[in-house]
Amino acid sequence: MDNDGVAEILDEIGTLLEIKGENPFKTRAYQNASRTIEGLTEPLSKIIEEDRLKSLKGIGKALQEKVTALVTTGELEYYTNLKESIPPGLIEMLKISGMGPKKIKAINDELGVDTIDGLEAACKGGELAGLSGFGKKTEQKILESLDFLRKFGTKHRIDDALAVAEPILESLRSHPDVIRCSIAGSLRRWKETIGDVDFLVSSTKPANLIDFFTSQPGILNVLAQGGTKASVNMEGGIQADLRVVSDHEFACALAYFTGSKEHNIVMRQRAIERGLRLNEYGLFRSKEETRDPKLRLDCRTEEDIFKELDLTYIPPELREDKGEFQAGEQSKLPELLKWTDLKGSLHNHSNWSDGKQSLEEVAAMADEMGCAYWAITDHSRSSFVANGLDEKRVEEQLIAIEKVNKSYEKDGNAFRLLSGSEVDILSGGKLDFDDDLMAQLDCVVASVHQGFGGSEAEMTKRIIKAAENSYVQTLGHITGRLLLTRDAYKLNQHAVIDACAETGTWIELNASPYRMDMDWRLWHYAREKGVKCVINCDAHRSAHYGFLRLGAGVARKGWLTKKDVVNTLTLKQLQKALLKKRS
Ligand code: DGT
Ligand code: CA
Ligand code: CA
Ligand code: ZN
Repeated sequence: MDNDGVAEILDEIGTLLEIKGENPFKTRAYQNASRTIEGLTEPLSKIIEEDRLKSLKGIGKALQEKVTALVTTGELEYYTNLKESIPPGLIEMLKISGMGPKKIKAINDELGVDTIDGLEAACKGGELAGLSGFGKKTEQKILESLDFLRKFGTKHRIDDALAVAEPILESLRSHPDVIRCSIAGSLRRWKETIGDVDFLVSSTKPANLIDFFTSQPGILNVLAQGGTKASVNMEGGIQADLRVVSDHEFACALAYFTGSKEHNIVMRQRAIERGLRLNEYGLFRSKEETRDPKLRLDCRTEEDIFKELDLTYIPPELREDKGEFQAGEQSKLPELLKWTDLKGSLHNHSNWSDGKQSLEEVAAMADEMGCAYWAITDHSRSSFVANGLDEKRVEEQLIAIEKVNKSYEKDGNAFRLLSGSEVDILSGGKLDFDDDLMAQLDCVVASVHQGFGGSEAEMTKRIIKAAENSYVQTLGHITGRLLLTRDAYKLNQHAVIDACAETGTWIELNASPYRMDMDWRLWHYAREKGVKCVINCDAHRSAHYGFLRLGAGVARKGWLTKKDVVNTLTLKQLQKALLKKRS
């Protein structure tokens, strides 16, 4: 375990001992040792090897043993036992702002409360206000913080994370003391949900940037602030971390803080196999942990690091230890899709069903974005709540779409609305419209909107049946999941992919950040089977048009290239492709 890891655990031990009400000298000893270790400029492993641990300030015999165990084995029985001796509810309470170890101990001692629910009930019942050191205000604060935690949880959708990250990145970029800066972590890897947002900056004046970062607009409170790092809570409940390094450290720090942890482990291993050491400070010509500048290899960019480790550049989206190393060794990484390759979206709504805009407005917006085409696929009749269209209204809409297209043609503009429908897949796999009607439409997306409760076999059969219809070009949001709110229904996705391969049906990557469905982890398989992807906004209003970019990021994460994605085709090519299943 490295220095930071050891420091973190020692600090946590101090906190846990405080919750248990141990003598304050003992708890402080752990916290002081943690700070000492955090400030070290050489790795603990080296200090231990040279038997110099005892010379460190404030680290007595018992602590030396614990630190040695952590550094050499990564584990510490004392810590594991201590953690197990405390009710988990008490440890969880540390997440509530305003609840330190002393307060947690007092509540547990005096009221016997050891769960979050118990704490909430005690606050609502006014029991806390009676304890010394507590008041009505504390109760109110705890309740608010609980609400906050429940509402936002600990994960966030990518659109919310980007809304926090992009303005701060812009702002950092324009700061005169910033040499280089980047988003790191799961957001740079384009994960569909994000824990916290990470920023990395290189500069010779870290203190200025810490001040600048912690005074950005939209910050609720500053969680931690040090010489080279800071953490803040943003409005909306997202945490953001900043790390400042010197510019020669930037590339290795960026690789380290981009992760994923799993990817980093393999990278470090590859370094060791080549007699090198890779950590957040650099790549070193050394057989042991070091930060010695004399041993540092000159890696200015991430490309340099990969090259030293005999790999082609691995884009951040692929850094999940899911095959990127094998492909990177053989120069077989795919050339990933770019979001500007996309020429339109084939699943969208208008105010004919539950969308906000008229056909004219939809067309104007898509044309303005530079799209070549945009399909109108309003809901079918069984989606009552979404104001689904019956046959008669579909036929009326066909005429209205044609009229919009005529007006573009007259202006010599090649943009086209495509006609279509998002046809409900009813129970048993029956489609909401007859073939005769679907035959008149350019695009049919078939999706499940009700009856999510079937068994895996039933749901799988239902969806495969829809794929077998020759008028259905695309299966929409195949699992029905809503990220962070609703789980996927039971489905054998591999069987659905196999059926799509057999029938020539495309699978949607629904780019709504609420869905990102089908999941990126399955595209690799689909691609191998030759199943094409359609990246769709499922737009209901103008703010949704930007989802194409989010979906393209997730498609990249699924290893997809331009040729795997149908809506990179030109209008002419697409029109031909749309007819393929029918011929
Ligand atoms: P998140 O925030 O939960 O969505 O996921 P990440 O990947 O952004 O994780 P985060 O913010 O905890 O840390 C950012 C990156 O820093 C992570 O992807 C890899 C690196 N990192 C952090 N802690 C460790 C660690 O203990 N070991 C290793 N190998 N890497 C770490
Ligand atoms: Ca993160
Ligand atoms: Ca973080
Ligand atoms: Zn839809």
